[in-house]
Amino acid sequence: MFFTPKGLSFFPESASTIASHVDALYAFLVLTSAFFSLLIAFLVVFFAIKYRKREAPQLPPDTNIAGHGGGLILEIVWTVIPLGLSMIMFVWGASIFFTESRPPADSMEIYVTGKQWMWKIQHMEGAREINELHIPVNRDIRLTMTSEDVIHDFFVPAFRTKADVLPGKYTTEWFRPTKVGQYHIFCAEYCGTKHSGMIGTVFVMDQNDYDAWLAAGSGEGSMAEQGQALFNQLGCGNCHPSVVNNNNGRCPNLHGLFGTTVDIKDQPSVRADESYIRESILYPDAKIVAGYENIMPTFKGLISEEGLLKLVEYIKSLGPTSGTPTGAAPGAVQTTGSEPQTPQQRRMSPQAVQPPTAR
Ligand code: HEC
Ligand SMILES: [Cu+2]
Repeated sequence: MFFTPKGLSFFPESASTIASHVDALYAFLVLTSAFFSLLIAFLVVFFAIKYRKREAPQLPPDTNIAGHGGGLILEIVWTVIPLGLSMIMFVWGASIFFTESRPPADSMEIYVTGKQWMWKIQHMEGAREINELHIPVNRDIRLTMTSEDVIHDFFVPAFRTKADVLPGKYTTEWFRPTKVGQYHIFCAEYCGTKHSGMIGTVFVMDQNDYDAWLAAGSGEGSMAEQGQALFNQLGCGNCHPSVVNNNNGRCPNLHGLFGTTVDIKDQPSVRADESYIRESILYPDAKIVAGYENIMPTFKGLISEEGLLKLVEYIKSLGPTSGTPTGAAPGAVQTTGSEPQTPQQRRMSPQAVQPPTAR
């Protein structure tokens, strides 16, 4: 959009659906600021000359030092115009913000773990990479991100999007790449001595190339499969019933949990999202599911962040609407029945959940 001489570029390439919207808003901000800066600079000089100090005989005959004719209209004008302009900026900016913060329901999911000083990336199909992110073009991509140590920030300038990556929490970021190519990843939050080296590359590929890349990638099975192995290895299955339709009364059945609303003892109910599952594993005391005893041990220190993501992915894959591990997206998880059900009933209902073997 901006004219630039060859070789000199003020803007990174724009390679996502949101990029042109961000650039247009930015241009509007810059042009508005430039216009008013010039206007004010001009008026400063103009009025300095016009109202310079003069002797009484030189004053124009109609000068009325006490009065202020036309002041009201002038004040209304210079209040309403900036108000209008700033409301345009606010509404425009907010709409882009909302678009950027709401991943489309059928986005492809990828997990990112930030660490001093590298990006570790896990694909649901099992492939893993460091400081590289391979994705197909023209697909909505949703990153679920966390940090092993300090605050980082995952920034892809060509996609005009970034989000903080926080320890102890999951944050998300989404984009839809529009052009095959390679783009920079930066950490955009100062995170220690080698912060500037915490960089990487996004490879946006044709779907076919991406499929080939994925197929070459993993020998360890999908994330959900690895999560299931971890689930068994850590003994989660000794307590939590592994059969869809089973309720042993002591521990909640995790099938169909993801995306539902969970009643919590002595606290407001919560939505079972990634963060809730993570917290349930690390800090089981924080929120006790209504109707159950506080007997789950903490697994803090026993599971890495990447392991936690695999467990989350496994529990998500047990979701009611998802036949495959890739299906479950937040917000998309709804039971089809018309009557409102409690989470417990929902999880017990055989129609609402798929047997684990159907994946
Ligand atoms: C000693 C038995 C026991 C073990 C082992 C255990 N849990 Fe739990 N878990 C419970 C009980 C009881 C609850 C419900 C009370 C609570 O919220 O703490 C629960 C709650 C949960 C919840 C929240 C469920 C809901 O309906 O909202 C999740 C998620 C969970 N556990 C995952 C795991 C995972 C993953 C593991 C293995 C790393 C595990 N649990 C190991 C007993 C256990
Ligand atoms: Cu960093």
